[in-house]
Amino acid sequence: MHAGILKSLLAKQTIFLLLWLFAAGEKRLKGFQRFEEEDNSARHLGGVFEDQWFIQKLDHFNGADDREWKQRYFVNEDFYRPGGPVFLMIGGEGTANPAWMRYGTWITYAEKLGALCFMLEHRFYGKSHPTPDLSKESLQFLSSRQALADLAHFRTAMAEARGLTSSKWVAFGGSYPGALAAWFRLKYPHLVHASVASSAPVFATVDFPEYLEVVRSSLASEDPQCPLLVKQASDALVELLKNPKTYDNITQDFRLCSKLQIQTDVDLSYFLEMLAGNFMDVVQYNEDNREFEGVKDTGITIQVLCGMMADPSLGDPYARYAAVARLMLEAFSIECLNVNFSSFQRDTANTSWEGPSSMGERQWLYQTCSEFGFYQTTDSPNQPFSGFPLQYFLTQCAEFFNISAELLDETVEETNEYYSGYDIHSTRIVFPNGSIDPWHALGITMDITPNLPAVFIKGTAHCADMYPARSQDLPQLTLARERIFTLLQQWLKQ
Ligand SMILES: *[C@@H]1O[C@H](CO)[C@@H](O)[C@H](O)[C@H]1NC(C)=O
Ligand SMILES: *[C@@H]1O[C@H](CO)[C@@H](O)[C@H](O)[C@H]1NC(C)=O
Ligand SMILES: *[C@@H]1O[C@H](CO)[C@@H](O)[C@H](O)[C@H]1NC(C)=O
Ligand SMILES: *[C@@H]1O[C@H](CO)[C@@H](O)[C@H](O)[C@H]1NC(C)=O
Ligand SMILES: CC(=O)N[C@H]1CO[C@H](CO)[C@@H](O)[C@@H]1O
Repeated sequence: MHAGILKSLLAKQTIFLLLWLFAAGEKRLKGFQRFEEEDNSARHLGGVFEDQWFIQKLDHFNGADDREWKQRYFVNEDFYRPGGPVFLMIGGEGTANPAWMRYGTWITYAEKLGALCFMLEHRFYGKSHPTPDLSKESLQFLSSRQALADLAHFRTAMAEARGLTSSKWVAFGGSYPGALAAWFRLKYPHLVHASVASSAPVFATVDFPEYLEVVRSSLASEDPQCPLLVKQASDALVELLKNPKTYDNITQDFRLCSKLQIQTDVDLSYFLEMLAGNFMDVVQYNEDNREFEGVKDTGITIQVLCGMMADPSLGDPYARYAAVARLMLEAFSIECLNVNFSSFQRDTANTSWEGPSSMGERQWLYQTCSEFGFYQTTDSPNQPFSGFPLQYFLTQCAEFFNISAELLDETVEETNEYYSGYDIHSTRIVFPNGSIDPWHALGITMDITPNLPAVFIKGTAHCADMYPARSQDLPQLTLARERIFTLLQQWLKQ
């Protein structure tokens, strides 16, 4: 669910990202080792949670298909007290990160409540490979429904194997897995006692222009001029792009890897989306405490971007926009920006597990084309960017998966029919959301019932409640974590 630099990293700068993740992973490992030296009570050799494997059915909805595969999970028994609950962290559209087995708000809840902690990687991501490749035939087994059935079977079999059938299971997840956490409780209420569905987009929609509307208001909450300046810059860029004579300058200004070539509408949209993505990513993750995940804290916040957009010493708004793009490259140690749509096409079409798709981008694109939409388009007038309309995304579904706009409309409607969209009838699900986070536009931000409460956090971004607490957290974020804990305490007594 990433828009810009991360997407560009995934698709076009794979090598850089791999190097960077490798370095981050190495750093994390070293961090753990240091921790081991200092704290002899740590029970995990090397501080690394080993891969565990669970035998899972390929197709839960076809009793005649007996094919199986191995799904990865992690377990942490350190906090478990007999009779305590079982926590299940739901993996999402990327590699499951074992750092979560030691850090995060759910771990502090687990310590207090004596919970046993599992995390199950989502099928088709990370090391959980149900099929030999990622062809369209294989991807028919990639869906949220299959993922929920994986969770259900994991829950049932693991409870039997470990004598946890009478324990109360609580599901956790953030973002898409947040929606899965809510739907797990909704669809399998006999298996899950309660769910914490952080920043969960529970409503599927093909066109999601509200995303950029929230980006606009989040920038405006820092400085009312900020989105206006971004709009001036973006409009100026679009004007320049009409004249190929300016392409040498644009190539230099945005530090592109090779001279800009715009042959089709898609080329143009791709370029503009990537630049807008700088703002989308910074807003979505503004001040989230993600360092433990191996995500580099660049220190680039909404305040930094809006500060640059208002800084006349950087030139006109267009020049400031270019300066932001260069800053993002530097922050992630990327030499140049690859805005070549053809290389994105080539990478996304690769059906090998080891290729560029190892980061999960092809798989998530498939899920958006076949279940959710969620396209963060410029189709609203109440936002500062332009140039990536719905058609641009529909073209990709057609090109990569032969999924037409009509089919996508139908399938997204079916998704809401199946999961009930905003109209959730259940109990014991809490929906934390952040006001800065563009995804709250598809989330539950007002209590449905006292038993389906929203925790709307003013001033925080995506999944902020899930990250480890730190001293500079906003007081309302601290209160939100306490509120969720109180709810869990109450619900576990029921
Ligand atoms: C490119 O930038 C230079 C320096 O700012 C400027 O003098 C020139 O007019 C620009 N070229 C075009 C085609 O816009
Ligand atoms: C874009 O990428 C394609 C495929 O890798 C390559 O053939 C082409 O030369 C590239 N175009 C530019 C302008 O770099
Ligand atoms: C897919 O990626 C793999 C690994 O990078 C590569 O060996 C293979 O040639 C690629 N396949 C295609 C069709 O480009
Ligand atoms: C694409 O889908 C259409 C409609 O389902 C089908 O008729 C066509 O054969 C498909 N094309 C390819 C290349 O799979
Ligand atoms: C914008 C919005 O939806 N705000 C609501 C968030 O949820 C709280 C309840 O937790 C409501 O009081 C707000 O009105």
